[in-house]
Amino acid sequence: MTRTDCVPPDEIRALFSIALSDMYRTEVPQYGALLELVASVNADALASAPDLMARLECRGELARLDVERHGAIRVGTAAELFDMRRLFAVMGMVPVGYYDLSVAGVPVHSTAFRPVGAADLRRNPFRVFTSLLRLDLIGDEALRAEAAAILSARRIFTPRAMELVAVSETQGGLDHDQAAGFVREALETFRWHAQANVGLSTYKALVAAHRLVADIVSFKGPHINHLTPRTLDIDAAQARMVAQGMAAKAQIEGPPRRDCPILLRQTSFKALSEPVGFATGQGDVLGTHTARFGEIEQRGAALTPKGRLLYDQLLAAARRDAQAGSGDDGQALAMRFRAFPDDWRMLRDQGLAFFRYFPTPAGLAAPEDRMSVLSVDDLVDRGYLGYEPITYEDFLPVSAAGIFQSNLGAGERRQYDERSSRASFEQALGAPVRDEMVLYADEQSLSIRTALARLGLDPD
Ligand code: OOG
Ligand code: NI
Repeated sequence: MTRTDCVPPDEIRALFSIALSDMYRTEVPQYGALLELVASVNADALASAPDLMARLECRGELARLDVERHGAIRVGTAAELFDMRRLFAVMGMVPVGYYDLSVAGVPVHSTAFRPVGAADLRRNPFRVFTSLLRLDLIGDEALRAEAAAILSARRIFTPRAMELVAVSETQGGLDHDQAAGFVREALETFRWHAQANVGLSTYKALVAAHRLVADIVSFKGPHINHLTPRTLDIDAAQARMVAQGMAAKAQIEGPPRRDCPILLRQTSFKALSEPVGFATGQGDVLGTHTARFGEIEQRGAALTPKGRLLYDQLLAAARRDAQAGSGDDGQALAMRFRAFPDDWRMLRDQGLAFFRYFPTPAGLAAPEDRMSVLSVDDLVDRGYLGYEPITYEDFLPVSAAGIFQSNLGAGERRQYDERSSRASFEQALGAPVRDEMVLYADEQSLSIRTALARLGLDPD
């Protein structure tokens, strides 16, 4: 098959993301309500701020807004993670970043499968936060062995899905019919199973070890546990969730509200309690399981390592303040974040955020010899180069831990002594994870080179 017969991975990703969203909407009707709420908040935000619309348009983000979402799954074994990487590769999604959730008392470590190129992200930025269970963090040896045996006996992919993954790997892509079949088959892995893989007593023992362990081990597959649309105004969305009687999380995770949004702000509605059948040997008994929830997020600028360090320091300080009783979390956060510049120019000058540069009309009209002696900073100062923040496409471990915790209930924060290992995660994955900071830095320097070339200047 020639390359031109192949459906572009971007297209398969877009089809899959729509199919998954449709499936989740039938499984969890509140997700449908959340989508409607976010669409209406976004329409209001765009209507009340014409400059916001222009800025999103300029970044190529207006078109992707309605289809933009992330999901999350949790797998049980190294082999499952390995094949998950192969499955996502068919859709142009590669592992980016390593998140150690064990430091937050959750026995998993994770990566995000997502597209990486600017054009691919623009076409469809769908991402899946994927966690691998760390059975080694389960203290009870007998339970650990039982969980391992249950996991090794299950098959989370349909045989046809894995066949099509192999076809895509050997022939370098899928044709139209194969792509349609792939989307259909891949969807099965993410489906909810109202019938557990284990009996009620095993389920209860797993819950006692950690609720998340029960969620991963007790079912036939890694059901999608939430899908998150992107909102332009998370404060308005949060207020509307509360007004509509949704069980919204008390606090928005991430940085406080700012004029210049950075990183990621997230909130969620609490997980549903759903009926589940547990096998007893003499028919089923009905129990419940609490795992699936809804989440919304607002994305801002990607921070440089320097900016990220400042963010982490201020966040930690705000948590300490709140624990020490000086005001609530929201107030503590707002106070501490006064130290984080809230002005694009300052964020750029201080090297706190990543930007995409472009030539301005003045730059394109100016004579080259006048510009050729100028540095990038000078070109910016004279208005020959413009810049826009690069959107953060990844996740925040502290926020992720907060989302996990709010859906696990009190008392699910365990102390794990062992440090997690990125190396063992990558070994399970069968590939290194990409460094997101390198991706953003590359994107920024590529934009500078392209902009300089368009001004007729030598990028070197
Ligand atoms: C993943 C939680 C992390 C996010 O948005 O930070 C996440 C999970 O609950 O499996 O999705
Ligand atoms: Ni999430």
